[in-house]
Amino acid sequence: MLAAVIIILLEVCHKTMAILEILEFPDPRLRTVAKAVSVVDDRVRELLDDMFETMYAAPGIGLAAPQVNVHQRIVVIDVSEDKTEPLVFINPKVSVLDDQLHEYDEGCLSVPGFYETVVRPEHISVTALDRQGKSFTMQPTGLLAVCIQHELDHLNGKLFVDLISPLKRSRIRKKLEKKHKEEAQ
Ligand code: QAP
Ligand code: CO
Repeated sequence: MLAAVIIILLEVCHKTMAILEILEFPDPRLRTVAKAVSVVDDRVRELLDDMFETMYAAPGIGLAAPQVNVHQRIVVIDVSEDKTEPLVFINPKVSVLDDQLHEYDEGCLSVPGFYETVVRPEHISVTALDRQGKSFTMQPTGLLAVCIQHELDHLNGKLFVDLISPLKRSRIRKKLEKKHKEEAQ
């Protein structure tokens, strides 16, 4: 009897995960500066689950909350080959460790179909909160370092297309605007 009540309560209270809609360039909402998370509670953890589901389904390697129209400083990343290493960065702070630079062909779920070479610092340190609200620090390099910097830019209303030539950016904007018009038909 008690077990039955508990099962009913679980069924009623349990929210299933969801695939969220991703905003696409040049949507002005992507330019919003995200606010710091004050408490890492169950609502934040629910958003994290939805963001991972959305990112894995895309498929992508990184997603920032502003891309799903949530203007809070929350990032999810998984750069592992078999998609088994989910990483959470809440209120991330990045510092550049030296002046070594690194080129990478970046893409973005908010700029679908386009990849361009971007230059960023290679060696960084990042401090953030995890999904339990616990602070951690790491010194990533390679793709993870690229991805963290790309996602941190989203929290500040910046996109990788801001780091390429104005001509390339404007071509991408026109092609995506055309696609959005066609989708609206
Ligand atoms: C950011 O981007 C990133 O164009 C994450 O049609 C990307 O997950 C950082 C994606 C590369 C560093 C290097 C892009 C999926 C996924 C597309 C992504 C697309 C489908 C992008
Ligand atoms: Co992006």
